[in-house]
Amino acid sequence: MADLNPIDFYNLDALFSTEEKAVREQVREFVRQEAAPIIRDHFRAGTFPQELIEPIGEMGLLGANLQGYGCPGLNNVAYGLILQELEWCDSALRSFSSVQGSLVMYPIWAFGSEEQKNKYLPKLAKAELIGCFGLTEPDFGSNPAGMATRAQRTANGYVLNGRKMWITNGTMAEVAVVWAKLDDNIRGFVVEKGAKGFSAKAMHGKLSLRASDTAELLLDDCHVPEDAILPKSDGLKSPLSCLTQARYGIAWGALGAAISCYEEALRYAQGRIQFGKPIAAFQLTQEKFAGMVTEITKMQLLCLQLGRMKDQGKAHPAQVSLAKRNNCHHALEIARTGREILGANGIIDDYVCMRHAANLESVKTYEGTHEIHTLILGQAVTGISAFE
Ligand code: TGC
Ligand code: FAD
Repeated sequence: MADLNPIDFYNLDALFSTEEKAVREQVREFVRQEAAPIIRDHFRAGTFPQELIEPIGEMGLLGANLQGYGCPGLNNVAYGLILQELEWCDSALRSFSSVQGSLVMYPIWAFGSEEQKNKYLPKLAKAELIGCFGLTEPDFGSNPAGMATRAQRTANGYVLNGRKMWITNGTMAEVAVVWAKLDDNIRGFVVEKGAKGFSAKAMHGKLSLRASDTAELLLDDCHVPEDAILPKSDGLKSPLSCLTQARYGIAWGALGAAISCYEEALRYAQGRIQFGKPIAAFQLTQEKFAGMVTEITKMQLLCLQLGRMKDQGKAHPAQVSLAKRNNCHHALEIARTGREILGANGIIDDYVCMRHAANLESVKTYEGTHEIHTLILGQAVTGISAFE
């Protein structure tokens, strides 16, 4: 019988198309050659690896599952594999791409006018423009329906007032998709850098996602023109539908981080000798690997089937929540277990497990916390909402 592949225990490669595998291999090579060697220093310095933005754009990794307007139009499985490979390196790279593709390009693609699509999407796809997405506020995180940011009509446009917190890509962004209440209805606005009354302030002191740009957005009598509103945005379901796109990508990304930790721990356990044998030979270590390979295989199966359903237009938001919740939870557990297997070396940033674990704390929290996805699933299963 042929040897089993510890990274693809159920031979899922047989279920990917040639094109999907080619996309994965291309991104894998880029990540290993260009991103992995520099990520530790960026994490230490608390800086986003800006040198990767141009190649990421050139390779067509942004909004890769969107059709038209200069977007690659890949299927959702290939798109997921891109995010898996990016987060294999660091959650900051996947976050950058998720925000650009799912939270900036998607709302413009889904709710924008033809003019807005033609103006922004080709440049966003090529990373000639960077975007961010402002939904969360200091007092409204899990419950965005309560947002305090307001838009008011003026003679020639709108004036926005409010504050958005924890905004990924915030200081780098040339365009921000900002959600605000207009006549009590949540609407999306494309706010360009330089708009009067708009500013972004970097947030410091993060122990997680240190290689990601996180900012506060200030809208202080911020004037935007009439054509800044996303005309088809209408209520909370508009930003929530963007979150569904991003949560799908996070499920794949968390899998990438988990694989990275598992690979590292396996290599280490096979080489590290204690009590005269590799630590991989001890039953307690093997139990850890049995758990890791089981969860990774389940994560892979979830992602693949979810991607196929999404390609058929049949992925329900609650099914996306299940994958986001499960994969973030288990990826974090795998990163922590990997760190344990590495012993003291596990706390040094020459190794990846602890950096991934620190990042995954954010990944488990953003785009709906573990508890919020628990309640979404609880509602889907029982038919009863437990939010209030
Ligand atoms: P609720 O009454 O349930 O829903 C309002 C309307 O929206 C519809 N809907 C959705 N549509 C599409 N996708 C979804 N996931 C949807 N969830 C709900 C729903 O059918 C309804 O439609 P209609 O036609 O009846 O109006 O709304 P609620 O106020 O009770 O809230 C529900 C709740 C708590 C699940 C929602 O507020 C939520 O998901 N909260 C979590 C907030 C969150 O995830 N924020 C993320 C901010 S962005 C971010 O974190 C970026 S990090 C990115 C990175 O760096 O990678
Ligand atoms: P809270 O909503 O205050 O929750 C605190 C705790 O209470 C959590 O454990 C939560 O699960 C629990 N809780 C809340 N309500 C309930 C309930 N009904 N039942 C049970 N438990 C509950 N936002 C953006 O808009 N754009 C971005 O680009 C973005 N990027 C981010 C990047 C990073 C690094 C981080 C950390 C966050 C980012 N966010 C972004 C914000 C993120 O979406 C929010 O942090 C998240 O939605 C949770 O909101 P909160 O932090 O205010 O927590």
